[in-house]
Amino acid sequence: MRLPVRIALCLSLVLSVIPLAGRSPASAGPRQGEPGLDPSLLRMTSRRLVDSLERPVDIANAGDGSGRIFVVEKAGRIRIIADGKLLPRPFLDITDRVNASGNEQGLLGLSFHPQFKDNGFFFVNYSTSQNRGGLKSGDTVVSRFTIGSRTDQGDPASEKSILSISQPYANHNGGNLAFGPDGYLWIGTGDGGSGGDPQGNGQKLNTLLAKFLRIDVDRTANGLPYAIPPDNPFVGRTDARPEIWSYGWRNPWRYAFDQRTGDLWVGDVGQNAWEEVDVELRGSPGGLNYGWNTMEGTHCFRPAQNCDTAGLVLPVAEYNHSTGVSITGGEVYRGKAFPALDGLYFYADYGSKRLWAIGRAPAGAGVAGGWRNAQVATLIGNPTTFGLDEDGEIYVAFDNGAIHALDVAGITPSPPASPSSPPPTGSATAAATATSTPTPSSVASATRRPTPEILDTPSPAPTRWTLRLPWLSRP
Ligand SMILES: [Ca+2]
Ligand SMILES: [Ca+2]
Repeated sequence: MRLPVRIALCLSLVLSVIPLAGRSPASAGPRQGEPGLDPSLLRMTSRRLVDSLERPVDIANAGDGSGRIFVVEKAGRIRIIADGKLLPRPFLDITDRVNASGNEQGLLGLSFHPQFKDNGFFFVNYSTSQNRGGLKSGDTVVSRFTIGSRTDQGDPASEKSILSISQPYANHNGGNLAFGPDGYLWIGTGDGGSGGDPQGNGQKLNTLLAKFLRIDVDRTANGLPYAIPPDNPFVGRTDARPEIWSYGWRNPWRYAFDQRTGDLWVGDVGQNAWEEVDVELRGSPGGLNYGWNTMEGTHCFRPAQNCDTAGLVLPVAEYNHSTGVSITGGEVYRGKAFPALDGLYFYADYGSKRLWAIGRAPAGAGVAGGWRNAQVATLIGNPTTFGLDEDGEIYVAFDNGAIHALDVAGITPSPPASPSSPPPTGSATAAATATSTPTPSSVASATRRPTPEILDTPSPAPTRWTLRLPWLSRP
């Protein structure tokens, strides 16, 4: 059924994303301070940077002051965008050892060591094509590589395997890598695949599947090429893998740390009904259970009714499949170009191309859960990933090969004060619009003018049954 656009839009605004009350210590409400712009006042657009990549799936920067943006191509290459141009020669080409045959397989993640400038180390996550050394084709490999003799060339012969995970099915391989504010490498893994988590990996603590792993790649211990951080939550337990930080994940397709607060934001892809955004605030002791496959979003999955929700961490937002079909987790804005966006988390749906922002509501605003969420654009392509440059500006990759910078199209001024009901003094919205965004035209800096062609491109109705979606895999 196709609805007239205006009705569909109104419906989507009502139905689209439901901010949820946090119910666990880790996701409970906003911390003190830091409320930001009300995202419902914001309209975003994007600006094309390059458009000739082949199925880009990750974006990273090296943090070395070079200003380069690195883009992962699923087939097994890492490309460099320097000064706004795509360099012809890949930074790394490991297509000889990557199995990219499955829709969710390939070279999936890249993260540079926090001291990359000094040690030249960078880490990748890929599906191997090898059938040796205890591996079978399709298994997940996390490896370290080292820069070569040139700064724009990684050395493909420098591979040092850090960790591998046997994969029972071709889908749900996670694939992201990120160094936390603690200096440890965080690896989000999928539940292994198929549909509905037939092996029950989400709730098992003796497997690395369906987890966040947290490892120390600067030390080695117990014959492993890494060490276990002593404060990992399951250290010392014989029934659990000590690498595990949290569990109950289905397929965390893109996660990122807030570069200021250290909070972890995750987009966890749903099964057939609910896509979710999860937040783990910095300072969590770890060991939290994010619900899969007992729950999908805030809804019972197994059993379908009256599931045991005790102790489960619920998402801060979710949307159903009338609004999108496969979440692409994003980034928290901490850049310089748009001060008004400070602290907003941007994420999108691969299929419907909707872009949303979540921000903290001011204390006392009566917003359930302390977060407010709004759709801020419809993107021009199918978003596969987000990433940051060294200045904290957010980029998005589209499956068709384009990389765009997120840009502000406009911010609605706060409602004018009326004599009978003046706006609350010092409210976050009023402060943001007064200090940072007096008019929309002053929001975008001179060097980042919005490109109106991208805003609100009509999106097709959800096409989950006809599109071959890379991160959407139903059995
Ligand atoms: Ca798998
Ligand atoms: Ca969950």
